[in-house]
Amino acid sequence: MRRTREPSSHVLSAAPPSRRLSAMQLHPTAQRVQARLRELGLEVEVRELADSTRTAGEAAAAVGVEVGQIVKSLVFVDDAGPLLCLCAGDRRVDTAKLGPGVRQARGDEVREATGFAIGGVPPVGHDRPLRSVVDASLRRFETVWCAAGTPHAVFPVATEALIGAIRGADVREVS
Ligand code: 5CA
Repeated sequence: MRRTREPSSHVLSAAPPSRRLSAMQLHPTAQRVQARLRELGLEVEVRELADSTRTAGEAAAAVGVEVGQIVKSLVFVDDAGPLLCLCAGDRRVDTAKLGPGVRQARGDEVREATGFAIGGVPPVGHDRPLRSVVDASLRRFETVWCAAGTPHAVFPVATEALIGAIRGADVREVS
C-alpha cells in the first residue's frame, strides 16, 4: 500500500510523477549530508523521495532498483568502539567475520557514533571519523544507492567512488 505523509515546509506537495521532490528544498539534515559528500569530492546529488527509504527494501522500491544495490550503513560495537559496516541490501553481515566481540549498536549508539538516526545513516560524512568495513559484495554493482541523512533521502554513487571516499576503508567479505 502506498504510504502518504503530511506535506512539510521542505517538501513540495506537487511532486512530479517520479515522486522526486525538489532538490532545492532538501530537509536540512539531507542538505548537511549533501554538503559533506561534496567536501569529500563526491559529485553526487541527494534526492528526497515522498516514499519512505527507511529500510533497504523500501529504498529499493522507492528508487526502482534491486535491493542489493541499496547500501545498508550498519553500526556495530566492539571493544575498540563503534564500527561502521556497509553491506549490500540483499546480504546479511556475519558479525563473526567482522571480528571478535562484535555486536550491533543500539539506536542511541548509532546516533552518537554517526550523528544520524537509524534509517538515514549515510555511508560517509559522519560527525566524526568512523572505522569502516565495506562488504565486498557491493562490488557486484557499478552504481549503488545510499541513505543521505533521513528516511526519505538517498543518493546514487559509483561504487568505486564511494569506496575511494572512505578514509581507510577495509573492503572484504563479511556477509
Ligand atoms: N535508508 C535505508 C537504506 S540506505 C537504511 O538506512 N537502511 S539500513 O539498513 O542502513 O538501516 C536500517 C538498519 O538499521 C536495519 O537493517 C537494522 O540493522 C538497523 N536497525 C533497525 N532498527 C534497529 C534498532 N532498534 N536497533 C539497532 N539497529 C536497528
